[in-house]
Amino acid sequence: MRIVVLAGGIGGARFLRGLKAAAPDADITVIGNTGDDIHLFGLKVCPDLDTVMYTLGGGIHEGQGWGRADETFTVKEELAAYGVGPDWFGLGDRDFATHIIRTQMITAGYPLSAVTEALCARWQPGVRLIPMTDDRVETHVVIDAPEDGGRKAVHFQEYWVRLHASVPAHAVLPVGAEQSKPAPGVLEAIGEADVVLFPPSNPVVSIGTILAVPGMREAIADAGVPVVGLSPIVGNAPVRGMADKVLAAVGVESTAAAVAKHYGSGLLDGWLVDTVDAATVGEVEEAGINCRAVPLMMTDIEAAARMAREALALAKEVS
Ligand code: GDP
Ligand code: FO1
Ligand code: CA
Repeated sequence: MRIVVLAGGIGGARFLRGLKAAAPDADITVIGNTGDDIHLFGLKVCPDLDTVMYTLGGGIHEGQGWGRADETFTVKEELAAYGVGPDWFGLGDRDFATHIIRTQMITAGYPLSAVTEALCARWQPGVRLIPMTDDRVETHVVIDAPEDGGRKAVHFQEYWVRLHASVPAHAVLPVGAEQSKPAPGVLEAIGEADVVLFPPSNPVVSIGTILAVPGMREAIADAGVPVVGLSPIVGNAPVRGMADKVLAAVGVESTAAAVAKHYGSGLLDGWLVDTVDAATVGEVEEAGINCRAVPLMMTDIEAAARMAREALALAKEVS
C-alpha cells in the first residue's frame, strides 16, 4: 500500500513511528514542512525535516522531540563567548554537523530534496522524506510592536522559541510559498498514493504551510483516494505546544471539529477525534467529513500504531 503523509515535526514524527509499526509493508512518502526553516550562523536549519529524520532514524532527543540525543553544546557556548547570537535557539554540536553538510550541499547547488535524501542515507528513516518544496519558504508571524505602536513580522522560530508564543499573533505568513512549487516527486507520490494521511501536526504552521505550496491542496483533493486526518487538538487544547495561538491567528477555534472544518470536506474524507471529543463527531459528519472518536494520545509507539490502524481503517471505510 502506498501512503503519503504530510508532516510537521514532533507530532508528525511520533505518528509516523506508529504508522511504520502498523503498516510495516507500506511504502510511506512523507511530505515535510520547510516553513520552520531558519538560517543561523550562515547555516540552513530545517527543524521539521530533521525531527522526522532523527525520530524515525533513532537519533532524536526523545523528551524534547527535537534535536539529537546525547547532545553537547560546546559550539553554542563558544559562539556566545564571541557575543554572536542568537542564543535562544538550542543548536547542539551533533546537530551542527547536519546543518553544515546541508549548507555545504545547498551551496554546491544541490536542491533541498537531494540534500534530504543524502542525509537520510545515514539515518535510514524507513520512509521517503521529501521537503514540500525546494524553494525557500519561511513562516513569519505578525505581532504587536509596542515600541512604535505598530506591528512587525518575526520569524516563526523567534515567535515560537524566544517568545514562547506569549504575544498575540495577528497573522501567520508562509513567506515565499506563493512563488514555490512542489519538490520533485511530491506530486507523483500523491498521484500514486492509495491513501493520504494528515497526522496530528500543527494545522496552521505545519500542515497549513505544506498546503500553501501552489498545487498541493489541489493534487491531494483531486487524487481520488481517501484523505484521513487525526486531530492534534484534544479536549479543546493542543496536546502539546501552542497550536491554539496560531489557530487563533487564522480565526479557527481550538476544537477538533473546527480544525476538521478548517481543512474542509473538499480535502478531508475522514477525521479522527479523541474519545473525549466524541460529542463533536456529529458536527464533523454534518460538515461532510466521516468522523470517528478513538484514543488519540501517542503515549508510546503502540498507541500511535493503534491510531494509525484506526486512520487506515477509516480510509478503507470511506473509499
Ligand atoms: P512541530 O512542528 O514540532 O510543532 O510538530 P507537528 O506540527 O508535527 O505537531 C505538533 C502538534 O502535535 C501539536 O499541535 C500537538 O497538539 C500535536 N500532538 C503532539 N502529541 C500528540 C498526541 O499524543 N496526540 C495528538 N492527537 N496530538 C499530539
Ligand atoms: N524548540 C524549542 O522550543 N527550543 C529550542 O531551543 C529549539 C532548538 C531547536 C534546534 C534544532 C531544531 O531542529 C529544532 C529546535 N527546536 C527548538 C524545535 C523547533 O523550534 C520546531 O520548529 C518547533 O518545535 C515547531 O516545529
Ligand atoms: Ca514545525
